[in-house]
Amino acid sequence: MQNKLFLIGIGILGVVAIAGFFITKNLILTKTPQLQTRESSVDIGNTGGESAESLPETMRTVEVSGKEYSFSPNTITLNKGEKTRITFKNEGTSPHNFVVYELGIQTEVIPQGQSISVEVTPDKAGEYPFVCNVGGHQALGMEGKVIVK
Ligand SMILES: [Cu+2]
Repeated sequence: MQNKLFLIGIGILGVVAIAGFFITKNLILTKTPQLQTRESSVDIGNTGGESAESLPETMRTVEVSGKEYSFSPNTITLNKGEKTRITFKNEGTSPHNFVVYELGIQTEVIPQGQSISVEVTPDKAGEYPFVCNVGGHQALGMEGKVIVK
C-alpha cells in the first residue's frame, strides 16, 4: 500500500517535472513572438499615415459671392488635383448661379441670401471663365475666371 503511494508520488513528480519543462520551453518560445509583436506595433504606428484620410475634413474651401452684376472675387485660384469646395453665395436681390462650363460646374439658380456648394478636383492647369448664366447677367458683368495651377 505504501509502495503504491510512493510510486504514485514519483509519478506525480515526474509529470510535474515534464510539465515544468514544457511550460518553461513555452515561455522561452513565447518571448520571441512578443518581440515580433513589438516590431509589428511599429508598423501600426506607421499606419498613423491614416491621418491623411482626415484631409477631406479639412477640404479647401473657396467662397464666391454674386450680385447685380458682378462676382467677388472675380478670380479664383484652384490647385490642380486638389479637391476643393466652392461655395457660391447670392448677395444680390435677383436669382443668380455660378457656372464654369469647362470644369463641368453649374449650380442651381439660387435666390437672394442663399448659398450653394459644389466640389471640384480640377485635373488640368489653365484658366477657365466663370459666369452667371441667368439671362443677360454675364454681359452685364457677372463673369470671372478660375485659374488652375
Ligand atoms: Cu446672375
